[in-house]
Amino acid sequence: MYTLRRINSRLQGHPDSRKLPGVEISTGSLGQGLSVAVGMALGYKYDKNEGQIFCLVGDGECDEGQIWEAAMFANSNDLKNITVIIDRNRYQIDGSTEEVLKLEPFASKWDSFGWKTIEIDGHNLEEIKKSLEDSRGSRVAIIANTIKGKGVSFLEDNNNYHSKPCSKEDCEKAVEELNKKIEMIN
Ligand SMILES: Cc1ncc(C[n+]2csc(CCOP(=O)(O)OP(=O)(O)O)c2C)c(N)n1
Repeated sequence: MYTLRRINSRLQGHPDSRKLPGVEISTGSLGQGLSVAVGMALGYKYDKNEGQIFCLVGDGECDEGQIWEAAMFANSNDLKNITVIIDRNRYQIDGSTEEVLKLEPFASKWDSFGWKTIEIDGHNLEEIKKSLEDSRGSRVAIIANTIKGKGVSFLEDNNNYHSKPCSKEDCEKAVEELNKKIEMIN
């Protein structure tokens, strides 16, 4: 972890399939992951493989035209083995998603592209589990509403911390807050 975002680190910042075990495809250029996932789903269909393909995308990532091309392609090929989970935290690097490029009405966009749409609280494990299970055998977009920096008061919904590490002091404060919450749960 201490080499995060350094040159030659296996955690160089984007998932690197040559260096990071478990990562099958290098990504980082926004929008490409869903196209790869849709290609895999089409392959499963041809092979009569009953597996489901799951793909996680960001809401800001949905500004990319490539997302909508892949969404149309999945519908056009009547794929019923793909789930896209969208981290709807309403922020991206340059600010709020609605200010950068308006996404709403978001669910009806997916719907009109031929996807069944489910909205969940992206912090609720039961809802996450149920929606993933229910999506098997269909073409589903799960919009997971989340709060950036959830659980740490000064990080929540604060885009100043986007793509930047916390200072040592902030980090200590955050760990202290989280530990208090864990104590309360236990
Ligand atoms: C094609 C492309 N354009 C721009 C970027 C730079 N970039 C990296 S992350 C990011 C914002 C992504 O926002 P979102 O998908 O909402 O992710 P989150 O902010 O929730 O991490 C941008 C614009 C990129 N990686 N690829």
